[in-house]
Amino acid sequence: MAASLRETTFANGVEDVLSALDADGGVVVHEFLSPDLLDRLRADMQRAASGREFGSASANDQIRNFWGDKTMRFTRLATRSDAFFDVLTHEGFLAVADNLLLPNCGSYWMNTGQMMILAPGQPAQALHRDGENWSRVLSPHGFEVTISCMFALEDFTTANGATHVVPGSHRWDDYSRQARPSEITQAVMPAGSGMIYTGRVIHGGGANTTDAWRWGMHLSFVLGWLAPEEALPLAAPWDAVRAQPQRVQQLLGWRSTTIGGGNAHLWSVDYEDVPDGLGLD
Ligand SMILES: O=C(O)CCC(=O)C(=O)O
Repeated sequence: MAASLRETTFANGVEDVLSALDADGGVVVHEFLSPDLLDRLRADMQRAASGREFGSASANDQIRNFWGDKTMRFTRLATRSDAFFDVLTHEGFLAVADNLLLPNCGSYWMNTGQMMILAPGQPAQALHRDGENWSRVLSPHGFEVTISCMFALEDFTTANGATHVVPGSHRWDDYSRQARPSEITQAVMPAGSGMIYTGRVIHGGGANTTDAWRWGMHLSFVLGWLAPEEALPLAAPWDAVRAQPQRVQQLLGWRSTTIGGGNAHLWSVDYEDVPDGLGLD
């Protein structure tokens, strides 16, 4: 049987999303972004992408290859898009993250919010697991370290580079095993859908063989006691988050994270919660 991902909507309940994630490690969620939110995101991201270069400036070959010479990436989405806050606080996605991450941390934070735009000619990315960022705590029989969603801001097709996914690879006993071609599917989905996937499932960007850009937006969360990929408070300074609810401030690194059942904290200033330590209003 050909590899495939289940498809659902949050209208079917968070439990449905969680059970698909448990079985396959990834799930396509339709109608994730409302038409209005999608329009606002598109406008913000088109503005932010305008005039930007493709590819990485890194001197490191591996970083450049992984980034993709014909891939445009940028983060700092909270400073580039008001609409992004509505994605960050999406109740359904936060409920999924609560379920998968809170058993192993006092709070989690954003790992990164990142545009991943594939230009024509971008080859497929190397397959990987996002949890490899924290490889010492990634294990076949371990817990979830990170949870991600790839949002389609325009349709994702097999031809324009819809994300490759290996359903069930989160459950493999041997994480050094390579995926066979027959085990790989693609997250083909219309604009406004998102593919939620755990840090333990093998995936990677597809090849863009069309003449149009593939507009993907990634949002991920990581356990609060691990360093996120994005330098959160540097990327979204206090001015960008001061008017936001406390939950948003915490997701963006402007609050401490608790450990030991709430009796101690990490990521503090003068050993106080961040705004108190800094005397911020
Ligand atoms: O572009 C994609 O579809 C996936 C990219 C990805 O997994 C990554 O850059 O870590």
